[in-house]
Amino acid sequence: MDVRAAIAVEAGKPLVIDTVQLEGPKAGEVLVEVKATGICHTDYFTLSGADPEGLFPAILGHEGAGVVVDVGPNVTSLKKGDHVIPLYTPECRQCEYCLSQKTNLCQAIRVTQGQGLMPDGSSRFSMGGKKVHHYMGTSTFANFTVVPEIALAKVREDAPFDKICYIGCGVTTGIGAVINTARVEPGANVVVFGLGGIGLNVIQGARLAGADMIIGVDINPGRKAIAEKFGMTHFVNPKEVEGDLVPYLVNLTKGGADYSFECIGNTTVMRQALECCHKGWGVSVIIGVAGAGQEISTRPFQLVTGRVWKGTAFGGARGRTDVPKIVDWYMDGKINIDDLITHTMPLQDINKGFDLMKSGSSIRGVVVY
Ligand code: NAD
Ligand code: DAO
Ligand code: ZN
Repeated sequence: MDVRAAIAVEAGKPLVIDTVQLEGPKAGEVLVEVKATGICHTDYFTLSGADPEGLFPAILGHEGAGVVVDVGPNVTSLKKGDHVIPLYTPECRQCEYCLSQKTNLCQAIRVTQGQGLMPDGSSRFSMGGKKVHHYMGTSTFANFTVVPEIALAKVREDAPFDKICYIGCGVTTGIGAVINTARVEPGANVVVFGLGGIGLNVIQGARLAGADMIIGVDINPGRKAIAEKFGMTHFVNPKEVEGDLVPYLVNLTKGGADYSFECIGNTTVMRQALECCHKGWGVSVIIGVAGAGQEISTRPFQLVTGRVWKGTAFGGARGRTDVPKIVDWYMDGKINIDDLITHTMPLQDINKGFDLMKSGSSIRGVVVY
């Protein structure tokens, strides 16, 4: 079938809006009509060429929501008409990783997903007879996409697509990092570096967890008001701090953060996030994705003296299990998504959505098909 898509033709070039061809679902696959998709920093990271795994041409997009329109052979858990959120971290419930209950990093389709292909090693997308790659197993920058059954969370049908698409990445990553990865406890002091689409969800996760002091750190002063609305108690603009940021934060928290989160992808900030943690127990969680070839460093004595460095993908969430629950939290008013979606646009304007993100003017831009 012909579908409308934003195609990443080449690294560093704007997306091209055009018609591509999409084959129907094969065994274990599902055809989804995408109703809305968020634009995340990670899409830009790949489009820019900084992603070592980036493949071109490709249909990017990993923060979608839509409706099942067809299922391939052997699909048992989904049917036509079901509302779904695609998952870039699948949940097969059968692989060694899923069964371990120690990680959300299901490996069932990891190899082919990383190659921009469906689990059988081929692509459903093409243009003029030439292969176009999938992206993160989701490719939501097209009005129809094919996704493996194990990479779809079935969600309630009264939830609005243009809001719950954000649960497909930013909301779950931010809140999950607090609840699943760090396991922040009531009364904790938390420092969040980067108050964008991820960091603001870390802030609301910290509030949900009952954190006491929630410090937000961002070079964009425009983020202060929105972060306060989500639960930030103190704002720090590194550009306005005299001297080193780390001792400033240690002093502000009276000894160091119980938990810190890096939500930027900057390796210098990752070090600051670790080193502002409390001696003996502070835990620092890396969420940001750094550019190809970059490395982190610290003095090992930081770890010897009890600070812990961790990372998280998709907030440690098991998508098919956890995402429907987060949709319920939104529908029950437990979490705020609406105020983070600052811009909506048709697919035609998706490059403007990227510009808004790059300039810091938007928190989340959402394409509505
Ligand atoms: P964003 O662009 O919306 O937000 C980044 C924020 O960081 C902005 O507010 C910006 O002003 C601020 N910032 C930039 N440099 C800074 C500095 N030196 N000090 C303080 N603040 C600074 O990005 P986002 O969508 O929130 O994504 C954040 C990061 O998380 C990206 O690297 C993205 O790839 C990554 N990410 C990771 C996962 C995961 O599962 N681990 C999931 C989604 C996104
Ligand atoms: O190796 O098993 C694996 C999974 C690797 C991908 C995990 C995704 C990490 C976060 C990237 C940003 C998501 C938008
Ligand atoms: Zn698995």
